[in-house]
Amino acid sequence: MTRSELFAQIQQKSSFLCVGLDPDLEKIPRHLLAEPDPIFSFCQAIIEETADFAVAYKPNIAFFEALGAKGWDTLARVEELIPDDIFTIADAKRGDIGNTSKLYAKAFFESMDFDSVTVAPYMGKDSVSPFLEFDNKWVILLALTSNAGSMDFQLIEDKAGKPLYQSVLEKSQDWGSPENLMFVVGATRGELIGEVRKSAPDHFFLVPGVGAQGGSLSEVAKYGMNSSCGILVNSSRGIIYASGEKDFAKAARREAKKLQEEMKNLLQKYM
Ligand code: NUP
Repeated sequence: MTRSELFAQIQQKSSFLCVGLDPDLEKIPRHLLAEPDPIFSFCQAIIEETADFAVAYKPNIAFFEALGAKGWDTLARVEELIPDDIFTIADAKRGDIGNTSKLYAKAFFESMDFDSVTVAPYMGKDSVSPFLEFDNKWVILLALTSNAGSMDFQLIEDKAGKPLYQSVLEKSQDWGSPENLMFVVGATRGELIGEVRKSAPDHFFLVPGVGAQGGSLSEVAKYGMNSSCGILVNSSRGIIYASGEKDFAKAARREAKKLQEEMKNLLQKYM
């Protein structure tokens, strides 16, 4: 998917919502366990009920690969199920020496048809570039993550006082462009999102951490939005586990709708 197609969808739906698909056999409603593929049935119902409000879906690969070969098969079928006009993110946090990264890229962009994959920057340019060689496919590079451990390395300052995440933002902009490179910026880092935006004025950010992790949607929009919206805000557990009962998909719809309505107001306010 191209950047302009993504932006068109954001405008059409008045939404920048990414629904995170983190399906855990221990958390999905019990009645689904009688289905031949409970995780598929769960994701299918969630997608059907939230597609009106979502511009992106982000399956987190861990929740599928934990199930072995069957999990990979489920992931591929879930990816196929997502409507073509909705952006897809394989949250896999990959990255390795070049020839290995190339095959990771093929796994998500050719064997499966994801629009994007999350990549860790730690191994540098040659570990990221292979993902950028595919037409209309995206790298979403970890910059400033939402977890407490982001302080361990990402906020370490160099001699000039520049934190590591800023170096990642600056250096990686030579590797790709706003047409094929986004950054992960955690919603729990409200005060720093403005700093990230200064360093990367045109890039889209994938922002996880609202909902279950407590990040503020309005702060993210205030500090993170640019003239093309520029943010995709993810919520996983807050949507998909809104109810653990038979009404789970309708409950997910309600939560997604609530977020979309808030997003509509924020788009009007900041764009
Ligand atoms: O910095 C990050 N924080 C984060 O939570 C980068 C991520 N990719 N994630 C992922 O986003 C996390 O692995 C999970 O799949 C999702 C957040 O889920 P939730 O807190 O909305 O349930």
